[in-house]
Amino acid sequence: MLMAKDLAKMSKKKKLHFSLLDPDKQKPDVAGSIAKTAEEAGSSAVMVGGSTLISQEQVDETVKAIKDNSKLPVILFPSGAKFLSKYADAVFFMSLLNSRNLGYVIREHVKGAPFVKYSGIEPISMGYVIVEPGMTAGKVGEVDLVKKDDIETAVGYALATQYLGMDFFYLEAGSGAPSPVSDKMISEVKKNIDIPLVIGGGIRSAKVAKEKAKAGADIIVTGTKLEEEKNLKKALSDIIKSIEE
Ligand code: 1GP
Repeated sequence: MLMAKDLAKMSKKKKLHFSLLDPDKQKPDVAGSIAKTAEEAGSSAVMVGGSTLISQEQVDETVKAIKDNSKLPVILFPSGAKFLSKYADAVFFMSLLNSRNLGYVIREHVKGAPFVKYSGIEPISMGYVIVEPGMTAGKVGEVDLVKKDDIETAVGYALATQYLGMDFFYLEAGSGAPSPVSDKMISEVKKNIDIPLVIGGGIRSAKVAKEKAKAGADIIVTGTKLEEEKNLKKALSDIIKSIEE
């Protein structure tokens, strides 16, 4: 249904928005209804994952509810091999490049790879790097955070991701970050790579989303906003419209 190449191609034509749902943050039926609203608002995919998951069942139930309520592709955003689901369409086969723990860099991937092969979900390779403040993902992921203003290191990671042959580069400040990755860091990274640049963490308004897209983000991820917003359809539509402008 969904090919990494198609997504990359789409993101070259227009800026995309992905909705991140953490199975630990709401019941599956609520995740299903959020996904439906995200689809109506124009989001392009739902990412499912989080740093505090307990069971695969939790992921399965959330993915199933999303699939029952929307036609959006579901891409897993796993924190480990245990949190894969055969009901998803794809998985960000991502390496947390600035983790000190080899599990998040490659060892969990070795454990999860056979599941990916036999379940038929599509692996989409991605370099994943966390910038200050990093929040829970930074702590759980045992990350040597990239300093907010260390653009050289961020560009180095982005180039290394591309040279390693990965298809996407995800730079994020951590879910719920008080401030997102800076415009300057985004624009310098974007200038240096050809693969799509995904930006997330702390993006909660159309104004900020637009700023990040203008700076060079090809794909904007929002998570917390989906859990908090009362008038989600309008808020998300505004974000999506603002990045497409
Ligand atoms: C987490 O960047 C995402 O990987 C989402 O962050 O929850 O702050 O939108 P927010």
